[in-house]
Amino acid sequence: ITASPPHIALLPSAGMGHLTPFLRLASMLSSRSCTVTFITASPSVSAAESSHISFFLSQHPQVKHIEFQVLPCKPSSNPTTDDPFFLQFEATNRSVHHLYPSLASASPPLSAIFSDFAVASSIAPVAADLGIPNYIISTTSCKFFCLMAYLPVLLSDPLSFSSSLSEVNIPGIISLPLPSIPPPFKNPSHLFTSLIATNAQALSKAKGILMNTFDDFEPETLAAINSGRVLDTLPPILPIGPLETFEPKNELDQSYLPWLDSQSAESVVYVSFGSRTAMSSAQIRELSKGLERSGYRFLWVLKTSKVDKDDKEELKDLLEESFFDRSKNKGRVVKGWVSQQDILEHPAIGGFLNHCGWNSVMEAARKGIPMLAWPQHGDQRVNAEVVEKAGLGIWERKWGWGLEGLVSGEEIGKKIVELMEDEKLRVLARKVGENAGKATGIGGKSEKVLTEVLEYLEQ
Ligand code: BUP
Repeated sequence: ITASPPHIALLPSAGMGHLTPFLRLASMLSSRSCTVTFITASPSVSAAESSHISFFLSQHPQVKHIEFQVLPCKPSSNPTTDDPFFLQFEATNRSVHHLYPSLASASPPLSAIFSDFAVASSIAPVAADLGIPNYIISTTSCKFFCLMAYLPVLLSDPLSFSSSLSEVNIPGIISLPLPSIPPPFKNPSHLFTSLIATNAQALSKAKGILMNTFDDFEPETLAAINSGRVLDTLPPILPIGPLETFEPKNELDQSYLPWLDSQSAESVVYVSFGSRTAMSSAQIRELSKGLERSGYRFLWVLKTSKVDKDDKEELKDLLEESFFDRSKNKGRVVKGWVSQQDILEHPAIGGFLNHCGWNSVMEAARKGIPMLAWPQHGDQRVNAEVVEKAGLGIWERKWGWGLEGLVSGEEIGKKIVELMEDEKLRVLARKVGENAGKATGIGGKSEKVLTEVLEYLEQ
């Protein structure tokens, strides 16, 4: 009997940073002849999620779709946060067991569930009841993943995050400076912290952890975790990145394209802080000054709220008219969703000022674009450490977390000049791009890892 390709159910969690790698993986699995079932939670938090899911499904009619109802979020039950994405993580965990009947009746029968770290604890019993393996998809750096996996141990010692320490100690992991640890981790009852700790405790039940990173990008961390030095209970960590891109091109604002096309090679700084950064209006003004001061050309994608549905402010209310007049030939400011992947692939882009959301980092790595890291929250400072160490970018640590203090236009401008004029960095970043290409090319390390997992799951 010849083996047939596996049937894999994918279950992402809330937010574009989580959905994006799942859409990419679904597309990759589908093109490798797997049967794919894509599970989505309803209602979704952001408009971007709904439109990307619809478009993805319309482009991949062979992908099966299960939509399941998420129980209502309980904002008042946890006063530590009102972040709609964290509340949705919590609600999804309460709802996941309802998936059992539709997963049990899947045809052909499911071979595995690939699910987000944020639902690790609730999907584990479902996979066990179905008698199939569960792989966790990590949507962050391997370094931050180590911190999450080790969090239950850190929380059991009240001195772990003591301000008298300069670093957090995780066996086998080099340098995790205390200021890079997300502040909520110091509060065990914070929803973000308790969700991560609960899910971390379920990791040992997974068959493996598929990670959107590659061996050359985080060699020491991958070696440490896979040799059992971080925790000896973890399943294998399987680096399969950078994931191939699948970019829906529906309803996109591309008004900047003719302007970008007319710019010379590597001359433009692309500025974006991802889908969830709500930058203060004062900081937005300083950033505009910084871009002007740098003298470099820029393409700036501006967001002002955590959830896109709330983003009602118009550009003219955020930035002075005189800024637009002065920068008419120098730059473009865009509000709304763009295809970041297309932008990073454009020959005119020479640098990327970014918050270090992990998808953005992997996209820059694929293209070898030098980054100026300006982490804002969550995993982003740890990710920025990784970016700097890998030679992909520079980082001004003293800028702190977003919304913590105001970074002046003068400082921003100087740092942008440093980014764009650092020839050594440009060479190193290009090398990162080459290594990323090797990892995902035929016979490359990441490509082999994914092939082995799929061969294992063949029916
Ligand atoms: Br904004 C924006 N276009 O306009 P990250 C984002 N993206 O294609 P985040 C666009 O969304 P988390 C836009 O390329 C990346 O793939 C971008 O994920 C794409 O950051 C994804 O980079 C955003 O991980 O998520 O949104 O802050 O907080 O989960 O890291």
